[in-house]
Amino acid sequence: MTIQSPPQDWFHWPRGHERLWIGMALVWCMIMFVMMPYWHFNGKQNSTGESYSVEPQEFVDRTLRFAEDNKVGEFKGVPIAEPPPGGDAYLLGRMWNWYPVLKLRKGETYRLHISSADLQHGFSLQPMNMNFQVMPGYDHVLTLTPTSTGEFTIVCNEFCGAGHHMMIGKILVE
Ligand SMILES: [Cu+2]
Repeated sequence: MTIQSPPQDWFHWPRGHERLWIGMALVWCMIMFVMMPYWHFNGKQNSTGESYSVEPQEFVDRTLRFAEDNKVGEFKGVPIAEPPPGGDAYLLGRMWNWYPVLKLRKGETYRLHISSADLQHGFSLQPMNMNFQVMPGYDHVLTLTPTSTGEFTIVCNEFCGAGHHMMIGKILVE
């Protein structure tokens, strides 16, 4: 039960400043609406959308094999793996590290498979500000072409427990 019933004919079409504000909000909504598909096709940081389902343990095995077959060194106890140019690279996120360290060549294109062994992690490549979800059971393939050399850091941007803040990985580009 309402305290008072609304007055008759309460509705009036927006006018004056109200009309202006609604108009501005609507235009901005339309810009963002168009921006999403536009950026999907023209943004240079987007995923190809290619992904496969995989058993987490199978992905772990594949990554261990990849790291062993392509090992070129070691960084703080973690193997450095250099995939063949144009080839497949594997990166595993797990509590609480990224495995292995990847060594890539500038200008070459790689198929980077990313997945998780346990729970959801976030792949965030710094300082490029590229962000992707890393989910157990999904082999997410990113087509990646490094455009500059140097040492890039992978941080986890999805809270994943006590060691989350220490979950740091590396990609070296030569
Ligand atoms: Cu994490």
